[in-house]
Amino acid sequence: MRAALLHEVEPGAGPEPVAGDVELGLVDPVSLRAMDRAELDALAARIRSFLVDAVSVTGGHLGSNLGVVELTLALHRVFDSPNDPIVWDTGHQAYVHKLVTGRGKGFATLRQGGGMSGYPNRLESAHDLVENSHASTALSYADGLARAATLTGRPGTVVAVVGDGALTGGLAYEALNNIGMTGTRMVVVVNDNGRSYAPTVSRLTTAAAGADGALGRRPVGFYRSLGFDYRGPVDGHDVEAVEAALREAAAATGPVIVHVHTVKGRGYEPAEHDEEKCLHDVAPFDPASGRPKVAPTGPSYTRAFTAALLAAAEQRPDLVAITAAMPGATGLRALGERYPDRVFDVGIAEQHAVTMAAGMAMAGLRPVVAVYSTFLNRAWDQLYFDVGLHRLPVVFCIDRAGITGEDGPSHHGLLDLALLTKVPGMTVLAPSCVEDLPVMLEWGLGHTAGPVAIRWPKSGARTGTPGRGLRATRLRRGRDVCLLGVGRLLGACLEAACLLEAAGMRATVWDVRAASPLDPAMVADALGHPTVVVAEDGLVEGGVGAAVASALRDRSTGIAPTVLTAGVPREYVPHGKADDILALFGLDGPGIAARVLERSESPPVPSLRTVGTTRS
Ligand SMILES: Cc1ncc(C[n+]2csc(CCOP(=O)(O)OP(=O)(O)O)c2C)c(N)n1
Repeated sequence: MRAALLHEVEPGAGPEPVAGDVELGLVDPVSLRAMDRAELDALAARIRSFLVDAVSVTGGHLGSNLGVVELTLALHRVFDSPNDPIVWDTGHQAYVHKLVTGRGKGFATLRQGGGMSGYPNRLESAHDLVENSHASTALSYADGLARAATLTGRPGTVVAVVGDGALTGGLAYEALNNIGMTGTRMVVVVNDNGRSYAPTVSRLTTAAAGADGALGRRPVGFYRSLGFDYRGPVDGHDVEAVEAALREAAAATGPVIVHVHTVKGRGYEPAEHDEEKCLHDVAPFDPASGRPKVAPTGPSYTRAFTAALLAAAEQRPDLVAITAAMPGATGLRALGERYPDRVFDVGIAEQHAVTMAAGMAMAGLRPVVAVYSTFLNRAWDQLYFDVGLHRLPVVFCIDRAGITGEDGPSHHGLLDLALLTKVPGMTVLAPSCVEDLPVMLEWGLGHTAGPVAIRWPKSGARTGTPGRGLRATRLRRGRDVCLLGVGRLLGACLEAACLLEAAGMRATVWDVRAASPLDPAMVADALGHPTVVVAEDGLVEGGVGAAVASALRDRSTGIAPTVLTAGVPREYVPHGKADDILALFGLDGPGIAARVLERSESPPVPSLRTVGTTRS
């Protein structure tokens, strides 16, 4: 069953191909090299309309890919991938690279379970090297590849392609420093479109200044003083100009920056004119208008957060908010419009965001760090020591926690519960309904004894009744089994309780709310049941289930209940629909009920699946 999620499918297998992709599937680097200027321009136009059509069906990254069409064609004409390894920073802009390396047909299954990944993927192609779609890593990979090539005498040129946004991350600067210092030979293409999602927070970007303004502000001095040679800025939509600069750079004996100006969303008006993010990433949309096919309906945690934060900011002049280059996606835009001087976009710099929040909290402000769960991994040390050690009242508002879906292994937020519950003095909260989020935010902002995290998922938001303080809420009583649902998994526990009732078992259900500290009343109640299930959408090892099991062992005076911990096993989880992935791990109503029935005397109900995770 699990195989359905893995990248076993040949690119091209699956649903009917999108019109036109068969033809584009025939383009490869060798045929590219035989094309003249007119043919390349015509191909670029065809690729753009193909991308718009394909992504309008599946959703995915659009604006960034429309911007790198000519650049990608030039790269594959000048360099001989994979002998000349091309490392794409972040990797969200590698669709054209996929197209010209034989994966046109794969776009019919882009980002779907079992289908083609939305990022480079080593199982798909020898042309793909880096799957981690966290930004700012390409220069470090390239430094390693190039140093290894020097040591082993391997021929070829290492190429890194990095956006102006990704260049705002600290890791990129560490790599620039090392590469320049050692003079390691490589070509670094800086794809400067002036944007991350929002306009890029950097004086190194010159794209927005236009050709004349840019020439006056060429960041040549910066790169030269680090030890790089510099070419540019070059018009990134002029294949010949890009090619000429790349050929010069390839002939150099040391590191060279090729600074390319591109337009994010190039050639597709709705993307070029999308002020928020140039259609950086999109759900399925109508290609004629660029508007989503299905308008967002139903409850949303991100929207609930936006509203709660605005309301809180009106009451508290000390409230400030920080984002690492994702103001729209994390829900901060409305606050920034209302209070422009209280929202800080620091670029793709999660580490800086967290330590800057520590400084703000030291100075008496109440900083809210709005961040995706997976990107908070970057700032673990800053959170643990810079904030945690000083018991600073920073509120972390963590979106996209748990299984996120179509973006795959690097985007699931699986570590936050296991890690944050280990920070001394940190409170970790998980709302199970949108009404509880403002209650938790208010509690968090009022708490001055240490940091607070509130984490919620991308999808699966419910409406319900808010809780209070750090208390867990009991929603059902039954003596046979006690189900403890964390955040999103409360819904699954409630469904499991109904299924179990139909099978003759009575279940207690608690909304855990506070993953740390655990509510002692909930733990005491759980002790009175023969079986306790803890369900969470995070790493099962060291998660809330493990904490509950240990609390029950500590407090039990007789035979401690059997604890079943239902969570995500220790593995890199591929892309697919979030609900499908959760179900495959047994993290839905039927999965949880099946776990319980498996352990009980009663025979399993045939319709329930028996998929489980770790037991303790
Ligand atoms: C560490 C990290 N933080 C945040 C993100 C989310 N993210 C993905 S792409 C992107 C903007 C990238 O901008 P840039 O590198 O200029 O590429 P562009 O899309 O403009 O071509 C951001 C913030 C990420 N991938 N990694």
